[in-house]
Amino acid sequence: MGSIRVAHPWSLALPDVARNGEVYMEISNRGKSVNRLTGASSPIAKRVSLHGHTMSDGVLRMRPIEAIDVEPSTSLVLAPGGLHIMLMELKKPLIAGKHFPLPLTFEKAGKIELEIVVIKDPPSDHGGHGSN
Ligand SMILES: [Cu+2]
Repeated sequence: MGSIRVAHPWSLALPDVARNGEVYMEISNRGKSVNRLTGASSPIAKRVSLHGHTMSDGVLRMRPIEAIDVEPSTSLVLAPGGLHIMLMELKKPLIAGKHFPLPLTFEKAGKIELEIVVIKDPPSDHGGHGSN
């Protein structure tokens, strides 16, 4: 406990007909050893899986992965086109301004409660120099 921090968790608002959604965030490991994100769950989706991407025949495809390793003293960014958490078979639409719980399970840190904010547009960068 205590060595994992999650910052800026977000999900993109989608049309009502969307079946699946994606969640992104930044995970920091302040511990001295690798910590693995092994899963997540949410009341908003029937299943939640961890996804990565692979390039095959010049096409970027996502694929389920077993776990996401967070190396010690590093931050890992889950972002569009890269690692993400997939919400499969949404039970409720992702509406901008709403939020939903998504507890994460880490191999060593255990369960981390997390609330995901649904936003209309993806954040432009993670630079931290606030606009407006
Ligand atoms: Cu995916």
